[in-house]
Amino acid sequence: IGERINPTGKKRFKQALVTGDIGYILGEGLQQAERGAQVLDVNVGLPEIDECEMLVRTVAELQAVTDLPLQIDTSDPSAMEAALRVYNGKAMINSVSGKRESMEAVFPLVKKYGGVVVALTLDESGIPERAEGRVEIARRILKVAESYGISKKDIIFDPLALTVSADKGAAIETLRAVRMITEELGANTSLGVSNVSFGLPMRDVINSSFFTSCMNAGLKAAILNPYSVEMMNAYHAYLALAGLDESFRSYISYAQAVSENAEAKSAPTRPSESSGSLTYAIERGLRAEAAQMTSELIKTTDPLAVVGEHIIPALDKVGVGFEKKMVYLPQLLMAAEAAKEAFEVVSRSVPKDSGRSRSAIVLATVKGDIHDIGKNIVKLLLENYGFRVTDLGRDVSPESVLEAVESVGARIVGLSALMTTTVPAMAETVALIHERAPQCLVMVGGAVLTEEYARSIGADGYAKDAMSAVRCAEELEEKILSK
Ligand code: B1M
Repeated sequence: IGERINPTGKKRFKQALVTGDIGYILGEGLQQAERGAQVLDVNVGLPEIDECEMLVRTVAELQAVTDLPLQIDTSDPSAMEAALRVYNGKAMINSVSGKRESMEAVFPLVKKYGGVVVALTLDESGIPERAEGRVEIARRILKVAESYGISKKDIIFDPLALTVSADKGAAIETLRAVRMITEELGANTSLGVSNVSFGLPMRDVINSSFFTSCMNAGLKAAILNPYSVEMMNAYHAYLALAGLDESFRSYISYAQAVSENAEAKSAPTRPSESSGSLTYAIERGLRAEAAQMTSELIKTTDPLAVVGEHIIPALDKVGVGFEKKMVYLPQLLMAAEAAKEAFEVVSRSVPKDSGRSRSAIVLATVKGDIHDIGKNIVKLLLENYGFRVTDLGRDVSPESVLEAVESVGARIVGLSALMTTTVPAMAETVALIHERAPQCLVMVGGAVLTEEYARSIGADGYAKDAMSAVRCAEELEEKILSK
């Protein structure tokens, strides 16, 4: 179970991975442990060793070289007390059991020094075969702990993973015990997961599958080998599937860390931009920061230049990363949200030119396409130049565009499409407008279009960016007025 024996063979360490929110942690007050936090289990129990002296030295030395919280792992109460005395902060203690003698020795130490104690669900009669028996012991342990003034949150039950190779029902009983302790006692659990596969080949196949089932049953911590790819795969996949991984940040950075693709390693979660810039904030999907930096920037820079020099380049960069599979969809979404926040700030600061009453324009992103950032910029500029824009939003059907043209009485339609797959919808809309509202002229734009293609689908005008969209609208307006 993730034991690492150092070259001297004298100190043994295991590593525990905290999978949920357990209040254990360093320092005085009890805090919530961060998900994924790791704890180092320290066990020096070898034959012919002065365990008390060795444990104290090891704990002292480890604290000098690592910030990881430690779990003092010994069955010798005097060694436990000596180690707790030198430990800075609130330790995890491994372990107490349901045996009266064990509780009488360990609980006073937990009370005196503080700590979170791992409680094994076994007693004088051994390990109950069935989950009910283990839960009964857990109940008893809780009661005795309470009489010492130790609260439930400072106890993590270990309902003991036994090997399935000796008893085919072993994994199921342990899983049931995890679930019952979680649901009936409202307490935390931990397991030495890999015990389950003892005696079998390809142990991590079994271990990782068992680990996933345990997490589903409510397991909050585990002793496991953090260098096992299968175990860490199971852990990160579980967080992602259980909705515990906000925007898949943890999964994606894990995927990038294990990826053999060197390019991927240097990519999106470490953007090249410095962390104080608007581009960085957008690439990272930091909405509040993006808005705040935009507010700062527009104090000294033309708001439209902020769009052209910061917002669009940032999105372009994310788009390239997405294409190269260095940026993933959740990151793309977050970047888009951050860009929108920044754009809102710009929008509020750009005046609408209501002095000139220019043509009405119906604007839309075509059916099947939800990209609207570019269209929104086009709208901002058109309004800034005095056009009266009716914005239909995104994913707009040809029929809805026609309806709006008729109800507003618009003579100009602007269509945006960002994907090769949605350009046909644009062609369809142009055709419908020309057929049913022949007085109307249609201009189109969007990153996938070219002037040539625009002409081939019958558009009356094409603009490659927002400023050209204004020029294009002016030309169409002139054409209409001169008719
Ligand atoms: Co997506 N996306 N996206 N996306 N996205 C692109 C477009 C893509 C090129 C990324 C890539 O693979 N490199 C690719 C399309 C590939 C292709 O068809 N060739 C793509 C894909 C594949 C997808 C999904 C299918 C991903 C998926 O789910 N697997 C999905 C599609 C969903 C759908 O539409 N049904 C999807 C989703 C998304 C998000 C939701 C995450 C988000 C959009 C959020 C939003 O808009 N509200 C998003 C984003 C942000 C992008 C990129 C990164 C940036 C687009 C953007 O806003 N650019 C984009 C890659 C890229 O373009 N670099 C990409 C900035 C904007 C200011 O530029 O829109 O070009 P642009 O507008 C310019 C000009 O084009 C012009 O003026 C604007 C200002 O200068 N212009 C007009 C635009 N409209 C105009 C209209 C005019 C005149 C000028 O007249 C009316």
